[in-house]
Amino acid sequence: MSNSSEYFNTKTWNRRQILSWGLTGLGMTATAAILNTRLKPSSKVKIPPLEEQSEATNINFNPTRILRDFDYGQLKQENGRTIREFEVTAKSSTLQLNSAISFVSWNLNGRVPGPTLRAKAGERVRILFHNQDGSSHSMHFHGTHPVEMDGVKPVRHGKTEIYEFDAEPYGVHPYHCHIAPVTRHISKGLYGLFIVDPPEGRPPADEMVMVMGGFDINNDQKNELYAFNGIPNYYRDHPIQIYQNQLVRLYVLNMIEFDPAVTFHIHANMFQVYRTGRTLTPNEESDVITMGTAERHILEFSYSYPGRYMFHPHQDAIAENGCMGYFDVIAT
Ligand SMILES: [Cu+2]
Repeated sequence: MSNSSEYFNTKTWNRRQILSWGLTGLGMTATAAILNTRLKPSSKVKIPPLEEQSEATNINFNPTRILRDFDYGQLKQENGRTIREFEVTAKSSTLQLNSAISFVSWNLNGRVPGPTLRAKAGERVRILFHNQDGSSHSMHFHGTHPVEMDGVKPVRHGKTEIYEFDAEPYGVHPYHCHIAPVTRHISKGLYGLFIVDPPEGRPPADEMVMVMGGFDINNDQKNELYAFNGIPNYYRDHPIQIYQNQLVRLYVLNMIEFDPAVTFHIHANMFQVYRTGRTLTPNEESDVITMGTAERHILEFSYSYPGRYMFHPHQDAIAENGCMGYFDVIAT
């Protein structure tokens, strides 16, 4: 479904652009800090080949692939206008959450989280939502759109709903089912990210998506297990490979129901925070950030030293129940 070459070939960043943009937008100290983060990594993005990375077995989907899997849809020309069209199908399937626990998920395109839909600001997007699940569902997008496209009306089994609107504003937006009880429809797996890129794009980086979810196994309105990208402890057991000194851009979303907020923390490093993805210059620098449910940010960092580094929420009970992972920083 993705067509990334067409998507990115309009824009290449060079040092001059970054310099002029940095110098006009910020004071000298901040500029130096940003140049440091942005220019130290080589201008060519280096991503470890997937073959070298651990392959999953015995699960429905591979969270390592979900990390860097962006759905750019299909471009269509209609009456002189370009439309970026996506297809999303809701179904039920069983997830093996660990060796002992299987869980009947409601999911989109066979995965939890659903596909990472990606468009540029101002583009017309059209989402063909097919509900092949036995229960009614919907797709409600964050961002701006007319009320008819707000996705709060049930789409019954076997029906297709078309959501069409202009992708605005640029930033990182969640989407999720909005049928009551929403807590149940979300915690069963019906959520994902909608990335709207700024028209000028962002500088090259190893981009990845991390969506935090909770699983209420016994319907007690509490989560027994948690996960980054669908499978508890997956990145603890299959560390995410990245290269030393390569800028990493992480799109992170908290879709954990029942817990009011969660933090995200990386070890032995700091990250730049672009809140809600609504800025081109960082709002702050930290190594831990708090997100209420549906809050999301872009975090940027690069590791100077090779080795294996933890990342996890600093609510350690949540980390100990599945939201735990490692970055495996490969020396270059
Ligand atoms: Cu639903």
